[in-house]
Amino acid sequence: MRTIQAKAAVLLMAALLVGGCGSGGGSPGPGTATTTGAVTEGAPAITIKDFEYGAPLTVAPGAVVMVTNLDSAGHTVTADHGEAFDVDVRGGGGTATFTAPSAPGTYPYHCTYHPNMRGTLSVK
Ligand SMILES: [Cu+2]
Repeated sequence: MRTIQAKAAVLLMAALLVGGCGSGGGSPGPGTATTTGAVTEGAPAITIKDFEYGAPLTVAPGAVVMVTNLDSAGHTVTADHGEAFDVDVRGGGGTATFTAPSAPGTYPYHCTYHPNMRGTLSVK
C-alpha cells in the first residue's frame, strides 16, 4: 500500500512539474543557445608539442586563434598558400595569436624552420 501511494505521489509531482514547465512557454530562446555556443568555441587554440601541431582545427571565419609552443625550439604557423596567416611562436611556452581567414576553406600550414611540420586549419 505504501509503495503504491508513494508512486502516486511521484506521478502527481511529475505532472505538476511538466505543467509548470509548459506554462513557461513557447520560445526556448534560440538566441541564447547561439550565444552560448560562440562563447564555448570562442578560444580556438593550437598547441605545438614535439614538433607537431596536433589535431586539425576548425574555426569560424575571422576567429582569433591562440598558438602555444611547448617545445624548446621556436616554430611558426605559416599558411602554405598566400599570406592567409603567418605567426612566429617562440619556444619554451611562448604564445602568439593570429586571425583566421574570413573566407571558408581548408588552409594547410607549416613551420618555416621545420618544413616537415604540417597542420591544417579549416574555416567554416
Ligand atoms: Cu618549427
